[in-house]
Amino acid sequence: MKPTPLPIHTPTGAESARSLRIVLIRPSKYDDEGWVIRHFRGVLPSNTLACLHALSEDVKQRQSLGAGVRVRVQTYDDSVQKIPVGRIIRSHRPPYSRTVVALVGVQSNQFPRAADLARRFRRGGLPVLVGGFHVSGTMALLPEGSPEIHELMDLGVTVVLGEVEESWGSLLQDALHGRLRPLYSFLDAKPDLRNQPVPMAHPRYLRRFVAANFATIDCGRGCPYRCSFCTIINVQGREMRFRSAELVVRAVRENYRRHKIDYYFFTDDNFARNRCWREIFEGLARLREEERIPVRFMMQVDTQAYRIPDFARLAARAGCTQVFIGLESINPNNLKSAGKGQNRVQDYRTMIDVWRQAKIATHAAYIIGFPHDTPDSVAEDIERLKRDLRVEQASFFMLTPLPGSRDHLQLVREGRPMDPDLNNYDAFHQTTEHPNFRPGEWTGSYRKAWDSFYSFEYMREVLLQASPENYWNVFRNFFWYRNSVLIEDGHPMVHGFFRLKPRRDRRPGFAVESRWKHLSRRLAEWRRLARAWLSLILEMEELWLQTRKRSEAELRLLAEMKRIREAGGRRVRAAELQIAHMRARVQFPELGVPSRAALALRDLNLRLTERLTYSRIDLRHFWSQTRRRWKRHQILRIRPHRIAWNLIRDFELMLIFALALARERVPAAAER
Ligand code: B12
Ligand code: SF4
Repeated sequence: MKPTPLPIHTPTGAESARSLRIVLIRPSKYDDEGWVIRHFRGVLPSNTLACLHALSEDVKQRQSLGAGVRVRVQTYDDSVQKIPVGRIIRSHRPPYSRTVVALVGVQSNQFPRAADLARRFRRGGLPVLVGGFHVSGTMALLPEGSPEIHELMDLGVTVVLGEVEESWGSLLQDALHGRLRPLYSFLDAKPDLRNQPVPMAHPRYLRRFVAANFATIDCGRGCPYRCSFCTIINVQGREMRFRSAELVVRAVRENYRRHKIDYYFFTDDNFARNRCWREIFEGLARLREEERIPVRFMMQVDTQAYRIPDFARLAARAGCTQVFIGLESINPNNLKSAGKGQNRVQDYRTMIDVWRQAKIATHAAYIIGFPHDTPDSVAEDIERLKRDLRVEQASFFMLTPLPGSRDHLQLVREGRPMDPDLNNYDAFHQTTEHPNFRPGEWTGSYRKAWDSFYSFEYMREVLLQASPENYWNVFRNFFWYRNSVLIEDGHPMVHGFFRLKPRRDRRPGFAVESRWKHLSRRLAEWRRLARAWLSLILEMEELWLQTRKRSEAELRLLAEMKRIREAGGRRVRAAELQIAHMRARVQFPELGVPSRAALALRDLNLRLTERLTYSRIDLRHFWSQTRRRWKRHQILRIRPHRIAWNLIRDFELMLIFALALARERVPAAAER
């Protein structure tokens, strides 16, 4: 007998969905040739992604969508990984299992890319949410919205304005039950952050970045000031809100114990105005001093923070290595025009000294293109930034009317021309006219500022003055910044290491190249990249050789050798080297007793000690001379044994440099 078929259950309502997959995506942006900006390794993980990840996990753990509803959270970062759009679309199997795509932290410059992703997901029938500063900022000041936001809403995309700590659960309920509305606004209901889940940095995500021990947390939001180019105050407000210090410190402890994360970027726009700063610093100092958790961090503060009693001192105790300060300009007229009255140029020097005394490096945010800037004044100001203020680092931006700022609103109201392509609103492209700059001059001044500040000479000066505690932090930042400026030809805040260009991931309107054309383009780019990398590594190696902090033992050994050489007016012999070594060892036992073989090697090496440990200029000279001879066909003048010898020396130096960089310590010559 045939079995009677079971009746097929036809779900009637959306209530039958028992599973929700939340796909959080941080969109990247396009470069000028339409390729998605994506790297093999990024540098700065997204705090917004970490924040929404934590909120989603919280919804899951609390079972806020109802007991028995299965919740899965997936995160993707378009700037370091390919978004598997097709696979995500296939995972949506309504009515039992729903998938909702959330495009998170979408800034204006990321909006075109976010919109393209949204279109693809909508074509696949998925519900899509878009939030972040572009939509929030635009609609905070222009409640009627803008054409690109309306276009997305017409496509059925849900636009979310403002912060969602208190509403993420109910938004997901709507997604689960298929009743998302076109627009949600929480701009007037700013959440209390005190007991909200702290952003969660997943180690699998962090492994896509250069330093997997580096994470972000926003400890507070808002800023009391009123700068005209700023969007933050119009979205997150001028009243400060903050997370509980206890929760922040607990998260830092757990992140270290579970995932060995020990370096943070506290992304608050103004940490100094967080009312809990003292509790947070004291909590972090306790972690360092009592629990031996070596946490360090960088933070953003205003130019007046140094005046707060105890602030800089306690920040240093808590592990702060760098402060990012919005100097913006050193021309008082520019500051006045931007409503940045709190910045007093005459106090900048004192401010930087206070941070330096606390052994905290200063990183100046500097904007080019204010009304009183001209090509000459910008060049002069950058020189003063280096000569008079001696800030350790600087990031340059072109003044941009970011949607959500007063500047943008004014241009809209006055009907003044602005670049219609939001992809260019990244502060590295010119988006408006400037009466003092002829075409191309503004961008030219901006590029020259980078070149001048990150010149070898200035980086060398900064590193020679850096405290031993801060040396490697500043050095690594120089590496990262030089990589962006020299190799990626872009801004360090967008670029990571080793650019990827998937053939098909190109902005609509740009042709998808044939396989062959793409391959030859990439081969040419890789060739250029290999050359640029070699030159960057050699440049950084030279910088390290010229500036590295020498151990007491090494200095002592070099002094002994100098003494012997001066007495005899000649090079140091192996036997003398042994004596110098023994003398130095009396004071510094860590020098150890060198074996005969080691001594022989060291002798070979130390014949060139000073040149080797202070510079590779002689090597550079040798290679360029050899190249010249090769080009002039003077082959007989090229000595093969000298090539072999110098290759060994260069290889040895590079190895020592790589080891020092990996270990972040200073190998003394005598330890080698
Ligand atoms: C840290 C930071 C960065 C980091 C990392 C970015 C990140 N998102 O984590 C780095 C250094 C990479 C960066 C780079 C840049 N940044 Co930035 N950055 C910030 C900063 C200071 C903090 C970000 C943060 O952690 N906020 C806390 C999070 C939790 O808030 P949130 O992003 O708003 O998210 C909340 C809500 O918006 C909402 N939400 C967000 N997305 C979504 C999505 C959905 C679906 C939903 C429901 C809700 C939702 O929920 C979140 C929780 O409440 C902000 C200023 C600020 N206060 O936010 C500027 C800011 C976002 N950056 C800005 C800019 C312009 C840039 C740069 C172009 C360079 C520059 N000029 O500063 C570059 C380029 C970026 C790029 N293309 O990658 C602007 C954006 C303005 C705009 N209209 O576009 C801001 C607002 C600062 C400013 N200058 O005004 N930035
Ligand atoms: S100080 Fe910084 S965060 Fe505060 S209003 Fe000015 S630009 Fe915005």
